Amino acid sequence: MLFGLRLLFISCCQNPSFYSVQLSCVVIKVKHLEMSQERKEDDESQAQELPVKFNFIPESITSPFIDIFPGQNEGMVRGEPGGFVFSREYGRRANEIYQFKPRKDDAWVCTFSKSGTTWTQELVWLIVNGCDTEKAKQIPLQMRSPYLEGDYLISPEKMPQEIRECWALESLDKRPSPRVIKSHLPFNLLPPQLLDTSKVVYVARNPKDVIVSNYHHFKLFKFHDFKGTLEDFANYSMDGQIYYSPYFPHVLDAWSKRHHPNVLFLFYEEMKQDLRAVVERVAAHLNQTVTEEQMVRVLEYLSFKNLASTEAAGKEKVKEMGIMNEDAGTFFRKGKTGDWKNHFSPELNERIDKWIQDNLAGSDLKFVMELDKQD
Ligand code: PAP
Repeated sequence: MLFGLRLLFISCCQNPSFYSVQLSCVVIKVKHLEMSQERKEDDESQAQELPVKFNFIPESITSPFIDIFPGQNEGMVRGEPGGFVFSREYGRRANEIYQFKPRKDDAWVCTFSKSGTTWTQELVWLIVNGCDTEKAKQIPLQMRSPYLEGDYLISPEKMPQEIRECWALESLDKRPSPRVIKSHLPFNLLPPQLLDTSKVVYVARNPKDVIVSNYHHFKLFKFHDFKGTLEDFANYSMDGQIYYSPYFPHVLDAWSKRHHPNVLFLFYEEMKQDLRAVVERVAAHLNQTVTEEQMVRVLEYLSFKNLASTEAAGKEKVKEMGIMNEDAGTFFRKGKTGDWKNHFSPELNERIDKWIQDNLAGSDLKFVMELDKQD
């Protein structure tokens, strides 16, 4: 830097016509120094270790837990602070995810599991890809919109190779922009600079329908292989012993961030009630516009019926890979609000109501448990 200034002074004295060129060089050098300083600060913040410790839960590999979750025979860990529960594999590698670099032109879909993630990923992907429904039909969603920690949820050897390669952090890092990334992680486990860097769409769904949808999901996938009753599952959910639990800290933390300019907080129920309005809000959030012709196509594409059949091919592939239980239903199950009414006994429903009431005490977050009108 000093050398540059001295050169400028000599050049200026000897030949004033050099002045502007040399001055530009110095300005560029100063700019460069500032940028490398910024980059260094960025790298330093990247290098921060995840301030969460993951402790093995011994009861997760003993009876009765392991008898009804036989697919999770590796056991589980709980992260502190936060109390969130995961596979041991995630616990071992959580820091790698914390170090992952979000980009300015990323769009992230963040949710507690079974809250409408797939539906929203499809919507966000279409918005950032010029509403290209044809391309969306051709490429399975898992490949278009990778699942950030999906590769970490189960032991690597249980994960189909093709999906592992696509979801691996190194592949995600090299993936061209714009990336549409899915995560079920709570914000305290996501890269710390995410909200100030990327656009985030967080979707919440009423906890009763989440429990029911998750129950079917845990029966469907072999790496959970849930063998218990719905009531068992609801109890484990309320006790915060299901992956990504506890539910309320996850959703309430996101709710507290809903006014951040990069966050759009949505409810599954509002998507069910008025999808057109939600498409418009998502497009505005991502600085995109949607023409009427595109809107009609997008709404048609996002309908439950269409997604269930379009995604059937992708899901069929997953099934072929042998990670789903036969005869345990399908991923696109009902897509309704209020299905919990067909599952909960009055006694269980009362306990769940109390759990919800206790956890929402003092919060202005309100859930719609069932829409008056179902499509
Ligand atoms: P994930 O956690 O495995 O990613 P996620 O996509 O969040 O699952 O949620 C799946 C739920 O969204 C399913 O709900 P259900 O079990 O109550 O049926 C699925 O049917 C629902 N879903 C997916 N697409 C749509 C859609 N187009 N319209 C309504 N619901 C949908």
